[in-house]
Amino acid sequence: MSKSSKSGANQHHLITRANEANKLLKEHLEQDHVVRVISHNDADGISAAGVICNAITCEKGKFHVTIVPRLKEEVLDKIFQEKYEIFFFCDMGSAWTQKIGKLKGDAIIADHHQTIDSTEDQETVVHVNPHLFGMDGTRDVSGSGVTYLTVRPMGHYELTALAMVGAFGDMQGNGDITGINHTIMQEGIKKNVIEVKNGLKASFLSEEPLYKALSYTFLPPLPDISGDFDGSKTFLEKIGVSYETKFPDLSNEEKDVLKTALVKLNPEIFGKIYQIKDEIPLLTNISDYSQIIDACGKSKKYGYGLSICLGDRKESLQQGMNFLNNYQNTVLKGVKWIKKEGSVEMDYIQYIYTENKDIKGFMGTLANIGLDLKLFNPDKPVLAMSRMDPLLKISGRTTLLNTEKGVNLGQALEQASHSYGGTGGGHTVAAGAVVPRNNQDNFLNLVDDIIKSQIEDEESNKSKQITFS
Ligand SMILES: [Mn+2]
Repeated sequence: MSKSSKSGANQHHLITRANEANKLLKEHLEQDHVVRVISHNDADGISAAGVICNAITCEKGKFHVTIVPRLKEEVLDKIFQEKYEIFFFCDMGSAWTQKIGKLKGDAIIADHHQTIDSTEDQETVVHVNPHLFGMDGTRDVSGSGVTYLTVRPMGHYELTALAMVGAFGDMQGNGDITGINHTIMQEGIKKNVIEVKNGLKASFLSEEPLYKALSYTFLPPLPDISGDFDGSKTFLEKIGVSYETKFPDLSNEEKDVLKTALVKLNPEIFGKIYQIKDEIPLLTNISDYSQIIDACGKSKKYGYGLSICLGDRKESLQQGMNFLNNYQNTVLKGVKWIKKEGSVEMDYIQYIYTENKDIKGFMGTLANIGLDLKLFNPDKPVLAMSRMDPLLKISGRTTLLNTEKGVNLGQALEQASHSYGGTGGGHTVAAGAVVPRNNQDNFLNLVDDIIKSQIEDEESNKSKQITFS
């Protein structure tokens, strides 16, 4: 347990920094200043905005929130025109500390991405990011979690639920809940907000007919069932369970048969399920909740996602479910496409490319799913590319195992995109880039080279135990 005690010390430093942020936030709320919230447009970013906006509401304060796809120069330039005393950046901002430091008001950055701008002291910025304290922001805490830490001293423990919704949205909920996520989860459980049960970790298991629930399940992946209605029906017919039935309507005997058969396919299907206690059935399961918010984000209807986080259980939730259904159908189409097309393999990477409008927006997700379902070679990072004339949009995904071998996609895509007139960056396992389309081949070759040297460097450094911090 030496690892956990070290991470405990690091957590302490992060929490101290988050407390500073809280102090600053409180000072502004006491002066009745409107908090200008800017957050990211994915499930984690939307949940993070939900955390801070709920906390401000509980404190009887006011906020003005905007959700943006990326914190670009133009976005910041617009924010520079605004006259607020306090700015709050969630799930983004760490790459812009210098510029944010020049805002007229104070600023809090609650981020968990590894790309960090020069961190010279910016007097007006409180920068909260696990990477500043040698912690892993890919796995151990989400933007929502970091945001939660900044409001934690106010004691609104019900927000642990949203913090975890964000973590699940950033894929930190599969497998063991570790690091700060674990700390926040335990707080939620202790404060009676979250409960843990053992059960089948299938999506919308109580809401959907069994074959759909199983096909919609990608974490954990179920070979031949995930993303495949026909495969799911065949599986259920084979074990003699009616596929149209909903799980709660099965007899205990049928439930056992199903569990045994699924565990054979993937043992991870049975395990801990995290539920929000005081919540409507549709949103009780934290994983399902995050999928609905994710669907709002992916459909570019951030407002509905945020409204759900802020408590709307009627219109916004209805809309969210529509987005989710559309999204699920698209994913099913995408899985079919991957099964048919496969990827193009280079020496150290592989890629897929589409011009299909329906699939375009979901390439990162499809890359993940393809890796999980082993439809791609798990040894090589996947670059999922789509045409956005005159640009090429790239979503890179790899496995944790590959990052342990030295692969850092965030770094690779940042470096390669900058070399060819684009931009990019992200986490070690998941990153993105945009480059001019006519540089596609050069870009791919360079990424291939960079990944190669990352792996070789790691091999030669292994005995030296060099760590970056
Ligand atoms: Mn995030």
